[in-house]
Amino acid sequence: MAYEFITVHTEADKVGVITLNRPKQLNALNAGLMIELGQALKAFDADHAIGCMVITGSEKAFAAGADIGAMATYTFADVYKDDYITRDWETIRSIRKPVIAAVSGFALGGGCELAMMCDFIIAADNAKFGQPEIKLGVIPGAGGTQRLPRAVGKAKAMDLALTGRMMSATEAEQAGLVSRIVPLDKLMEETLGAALMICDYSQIAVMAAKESVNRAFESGLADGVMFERRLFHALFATADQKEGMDAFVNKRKAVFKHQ
Ligand code: DAK
Repeated sequence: MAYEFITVHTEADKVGVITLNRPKQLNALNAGLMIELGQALKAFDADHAIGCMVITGSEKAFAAGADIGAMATYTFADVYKDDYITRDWETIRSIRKPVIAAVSGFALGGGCELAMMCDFIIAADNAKFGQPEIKLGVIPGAGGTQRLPRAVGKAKAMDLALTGRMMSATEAEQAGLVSRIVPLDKLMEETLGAALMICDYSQIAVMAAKESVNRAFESGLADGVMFERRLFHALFATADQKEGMDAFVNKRKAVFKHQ
């Protein structure tokens, strides 16, 4: 499929890589880009050969936010009646296989929110995160006030949302927003290494792990633990559980068939 605002390719026939591709606008997220991103994610999610997805941008910008020029003249009636860009921004939440954000440069506003919607973030050492919407007379609109405090705590989330300042990769890692920092020239190598590792595990167990971790943000502890317990029990119905445990017992490498 031909896309205008993103490029798409696969690595080792297993990892679906989506590159945001509006470099002159620092990958500002317009409606067309978000529609294409949703289409590409859904296509990879439906492809049994694909075990993991990566979303990345350019060296200078993962994404500098929603497209301000496109939003500038909208009225309340416009955005409320059309439920402004909500549908396309929510697509990523329905993706069941893991999605890794490989972030270099700016991840601001909707760019930071998009990265936070991914399952984890690997950051290049030049990455900068922030929610600068306050400078535009608005607030984050795609989960920034909700996911950021869950990731970094109230104090830092308030600091970022109220001052609009940027956070370095180091600060973001120390605060728990990103899982690891790598040198800029190693960003894709490291991210693809993680993605390929995930692809080689049981796809069923991987999807269950993602579903269970995400449940931690939607339920109380007792309900979350019960959800995890039942998924754990269910995995004993898979051939992959037999293969994984037999491989350990017999000191060989497991070969999962995703069944
Ligand atoms: N939108 C449109 N164009 C942008 C842009 C953006 N967010 N960010 C940068 N650009 C464009 C610039 O206008 C410039 O275009 P030309 O002038 O060359 O035509 C080009 O990209 C290069 O930018 P600069 O010349 O500014 O580059 P610098 O290196 O000097 O500065 C910067 C880089 C990232 C610090 C600066 O560009 C900047 O402050 N950008 C704006 C960052 C920002 O405010 N982001 C938040 C936007 S609001 C929602 C979902 C999402 C959202 C809301 C609702 N729903 C689901 C309801 C999200 C809202 C936002 O993200």
